[in-house]
Amino acid sequence: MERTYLMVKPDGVQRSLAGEIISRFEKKGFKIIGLKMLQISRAIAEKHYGEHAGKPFFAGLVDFITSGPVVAMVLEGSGVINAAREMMGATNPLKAAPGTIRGSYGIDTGRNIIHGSDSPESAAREISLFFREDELFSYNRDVDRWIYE
Ligand code: DAT
Ligand code: MG
Repeated sequence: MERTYLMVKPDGVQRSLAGEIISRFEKKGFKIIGLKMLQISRAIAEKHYGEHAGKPFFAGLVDFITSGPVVAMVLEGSGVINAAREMMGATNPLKAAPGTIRGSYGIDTGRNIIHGSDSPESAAREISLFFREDELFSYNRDVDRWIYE
């Protein structure tokens, strides 16, 4: 089963959107296998966003993502990496489709509420950056037979 790393950013936590966002993924059928609140250190933030180092928005991005607690989660499910990206919507919330998380709740790119891994490689990297192996749960859900054929 595919896994992805998702994170309600500090703006989403401040705006009391964490429950709504978790709920969307739960209702879709994806399984939560890891969930916690944490405040990201600058070192971890710079690692997490390493691909953007040197870009003009990098310093502001690190300031923002470390500015308050985030809600981090690992979801498991068929096709979850791309499906979660679709449910999030485009990076710029004004361009994100209506009904997506960013399209529903955001305006500025630098306050776009949620992070989600964009590939199997980044998912593996980000999961191991934020979760220890013993923080990820392997369990069966009886309802899975009503979600998967
Ligand atoms: P995404 O979060 O959709 O994967 P990304 O990886 O290109 O987008 O960028 C990471 C984050 O950096 C993004 O969620 C918000 C911020 N960001 C990206 N481009 C930006 C820009 N032009 N101005 C301000 N912030 C930006
Ligand atoms: Mg990205």
